Amino acid sequence: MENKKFYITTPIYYPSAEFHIGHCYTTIIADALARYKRLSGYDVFFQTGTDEHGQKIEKIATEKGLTPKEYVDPIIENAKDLWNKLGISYDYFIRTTDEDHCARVQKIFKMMYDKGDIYKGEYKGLYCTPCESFWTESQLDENGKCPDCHRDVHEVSEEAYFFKLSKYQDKLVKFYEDNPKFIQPESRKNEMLNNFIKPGLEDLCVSRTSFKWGIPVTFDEKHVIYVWIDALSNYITSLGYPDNLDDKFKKYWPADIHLVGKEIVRFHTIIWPCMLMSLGIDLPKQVFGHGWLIVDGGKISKSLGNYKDPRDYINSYGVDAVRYYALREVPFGNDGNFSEDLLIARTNADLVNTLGNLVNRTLAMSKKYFSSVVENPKVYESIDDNLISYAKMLPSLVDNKVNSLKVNEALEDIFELLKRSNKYIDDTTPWVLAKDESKTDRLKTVLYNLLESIRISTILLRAFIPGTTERIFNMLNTKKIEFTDLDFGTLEEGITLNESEILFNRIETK
Ligand code: ME8
Repeated sequence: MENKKFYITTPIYYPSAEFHIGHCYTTIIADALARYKRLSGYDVFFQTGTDEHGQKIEKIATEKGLTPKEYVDPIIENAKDLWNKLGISYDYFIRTTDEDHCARVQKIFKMMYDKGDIYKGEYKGLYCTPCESFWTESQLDENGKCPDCHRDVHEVSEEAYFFKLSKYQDKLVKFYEDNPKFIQPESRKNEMLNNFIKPGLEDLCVSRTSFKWGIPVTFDEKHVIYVWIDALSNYITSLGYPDNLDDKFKKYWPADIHLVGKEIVRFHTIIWPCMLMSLGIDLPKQVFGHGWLIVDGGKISKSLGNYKDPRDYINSYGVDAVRYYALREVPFGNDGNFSEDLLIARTNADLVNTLGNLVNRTLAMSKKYFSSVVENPKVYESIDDNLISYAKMLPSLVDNKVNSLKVNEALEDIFELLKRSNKYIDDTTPWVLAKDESKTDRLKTVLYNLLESIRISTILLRAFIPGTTERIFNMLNTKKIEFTDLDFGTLEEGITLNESEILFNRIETK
């Protein structure tokens, strides 16, 4: 039987500047998946955090006359506040400056060294400081610049430790073959194989002597551990590895999903698996590389400064409008546009017109015709079939979509039920039924069917827009709010609905 645990991670973000909507995008998706799995009965461990070492942060801090720690601390406080405002339900927030993380990374480094997988050599390479990435000549862009950010790279030569990636090349290819779902979406796997693995894996430089802001190599103190070994290890040091293997590590490792942006799939599907093979522990089940949020055709970037504080959007439109937008707008895996206009259009079309309207119309009719008391005399007509059969099918539809990380499609499916419900009101014309006393039971049934569609959609929306769903449940005054209550017809008869309140206000545009 499948172990009912679920370990999901976001990347640990660089606190080199304040977080932007791109970081929110990954984190909101991870949160939605974590919540969904919790609601499905899994024991979930959801981790996020910050990646604090490296030359870039050292440089920015020095320029500001601060120590790196003094520089990052307020940014991290701010990030936690942002996650709090976005309703991010992380179980653990790791900082790579945490003492236990540092000590564990040192042990990991030593274990790999003792095994002969890390050796001392001479590093000559092309380095991109903003990206903290080394590149070979052949990887540079057509102008001889960094293939990620297209800025200058410079040549570096120094004594350094190397990790024998090359030793694991064949094992890695075999692992990909044996685990076809390891890299998602599929296209990213081919990119890894063709661009990086087939040309031959080069050993990886894993220490630096040219800067100080990092975890020292215990047996050679002038070296600090180069960021990717430090950063990737976060996924296991937080679980106690290698100090304590019997508790969280045993329970949650291997990770079920590392959710990452497409630009760091390479690190998660090449370096990370090879490190784990060197340590002799299981590999994660899946790395999902999602696309970017794009502004005016370009990447949102701290360095370019083309973004607002995400809290501005939350303050203007509400947290669930932001969450919904992030989850709904971008076809998962692809790039998607981010703009305030699109956010507004999405909110008005789906949350105001479809969801808010349906809830308010239904509750208003129930109040007007039956003093908000819920009854189901089961006077069905064939027009009900289209609504009820879809509502019955919806939970498994959504489950399949969420489990294949097609969150935007899952939301589309849920909103299809809400749209059908709005249409059902227009087709059954409750205001006409209300005029005919012999149709009272039919009218009660129509309203019951609508309330059930609302309740079922709301249960399924819990992971995505949790605050709103809580408000709807309060209005419905129902206790049937769990995934185990998804059967159509579960809503308690005899309950009295609460006063309806406006869920979302229409956002006026110029
Ligand atoms: O890469 N659209 O940190 P980072 C979508 N510390 N997602 C975006 C985005 C955008 N425009 N911009 C950023 C690092 N992201 C390393 C990771 S993990 C062991 C170490 C998200 O601060 C996306 O998830 O540059 C991307 O992978 C991540 O932020 C990069 O964050």
